[in-house]
Amino acid sequence: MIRAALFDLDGVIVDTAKYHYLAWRRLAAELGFVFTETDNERLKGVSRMRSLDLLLEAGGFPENSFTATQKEELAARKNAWYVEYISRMTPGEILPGVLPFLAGARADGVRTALGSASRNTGIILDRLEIGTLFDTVVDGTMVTRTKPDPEVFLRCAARLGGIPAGECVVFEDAEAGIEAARAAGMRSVGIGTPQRLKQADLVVPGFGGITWQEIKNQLSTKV
Ligand code: G16
Ligand code: MG
Repeated sequence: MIRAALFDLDGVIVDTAKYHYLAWRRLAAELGFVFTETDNERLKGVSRMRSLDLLLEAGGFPENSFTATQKEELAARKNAWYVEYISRMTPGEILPGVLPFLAGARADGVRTALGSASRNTGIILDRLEIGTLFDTVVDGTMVTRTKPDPEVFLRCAARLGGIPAGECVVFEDAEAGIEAARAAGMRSVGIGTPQRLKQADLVVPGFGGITWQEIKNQLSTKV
C-alpha cells in the first residue's frame, strides 16, 4: 500500500531547471566558455557546489583551478542571477496536471512531501503559492548529503510520522533523484523519458492527463 507521495521540486512541480541553466550558462560565459543544455543534464538534482564542479569540468578547468573562496564567490554569483529569475515566477508556471494530481493523492488519504536539493525552495513555494499542499518540506538547507544520497527522502518519510520506505513513492525528474529513491528503498516514478530514467519503476512524460489512481494501480501491479 502507498501512504506517502514525495515530490522533487525542480523539473517535477515547476521547470526551474531552465532558470538554473540560464544562470549557469551566464557564469560559463563570464568564464569564457559555452555551457550546453546537454552538459546541464548532469547538474539536475545535484547540489549547488557539486553543480559548480561539474560546470568547471565541462569548461575544461583542471581541478584546483580555483580556491574554495573563489568557488564560493562563483556559486554566489550564479545564485544571485537564479534568485532574480525565480523571484519573478507566478503560479501559472506550475507544470500542467500537477495541481489535480496532488489533489487526487490528498483526497485518497495519501500524505504528501516535497524533497528538494534546492536551498531556494522557500522562495519557489511562496511564488507558486503551493506551500500548503505539502504536509512537510525537506530542502537543501536541511540535509547534509544531497541526492543520490537517500537522506532527503528518508527525512521526508520520518517527518510524515515515520512512514516505512516501502510505502512511499518518489516523483523525480533527475537520475540522481531516482537513485536516491532506490537507495531509500522507495518506489520511484520518473518524470521524463524511459531512456534517461532507466532505473525508475515507472516513467511518465509529466502529470498532464494522468491521475493519482492510475499511477497507484500501475505501481501495485509491479510489486
Ligand atoms: C535542484 C536542482 C539542481 C540544483 C539544486 C540546488 O534540485 O535540480 O539543479 O543544483 O536544486 O539548488 P540551489 O542552488 O537553488 O540550492 P531538486 O532536488 O529540486 O531537483
Ligand atoms: Mg529535479
